[in-house]
Amino acid sequence: MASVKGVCVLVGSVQGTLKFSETDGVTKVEGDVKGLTPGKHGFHIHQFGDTTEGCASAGPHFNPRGKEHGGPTVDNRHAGDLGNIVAGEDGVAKVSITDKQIPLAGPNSIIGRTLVVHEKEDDLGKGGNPESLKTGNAGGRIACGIIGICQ
Ligand SMILES: [Cu+2]
Ligand SMILES: [Zn+2]
Repeated sequence: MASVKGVCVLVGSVQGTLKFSETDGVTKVEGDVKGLTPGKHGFHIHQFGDTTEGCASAGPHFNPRGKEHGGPTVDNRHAGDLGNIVAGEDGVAKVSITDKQIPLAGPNSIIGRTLVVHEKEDDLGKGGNPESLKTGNAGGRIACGIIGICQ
């Protein structure tokens, strides 16, 4: 069985294209994001594939297991919590993430949901305030794109 592949074109104040592929339950996210301020930026899959009100209508972080916000390597995290991407001095972040909680098929598929890049660093749930356990205090949504099926 050929597995589904996904693609996401970011729209907003930064640009980028991410590709998604899944092998044996591990999803790989690869691509570049350009036009960022240097440093870390929160990178999440949000619940809805709805950009009618821009990135705001993508809703909260995708959270099918009803967990708190966290970093990608801990169990108590939203499925959509992919941590941070890191831009160099040239404003480019090279993305190469592998993750087991973002399948491209089945009931918890991320196809049709929205990838969001944030203004600030995600504190991975360690910020010591209530917002940290919801959003990681990652600030505004500077770009987003719906994850679609590609060839
Ligand atoms: Cu987010
Ligand atoms: Zn989260």
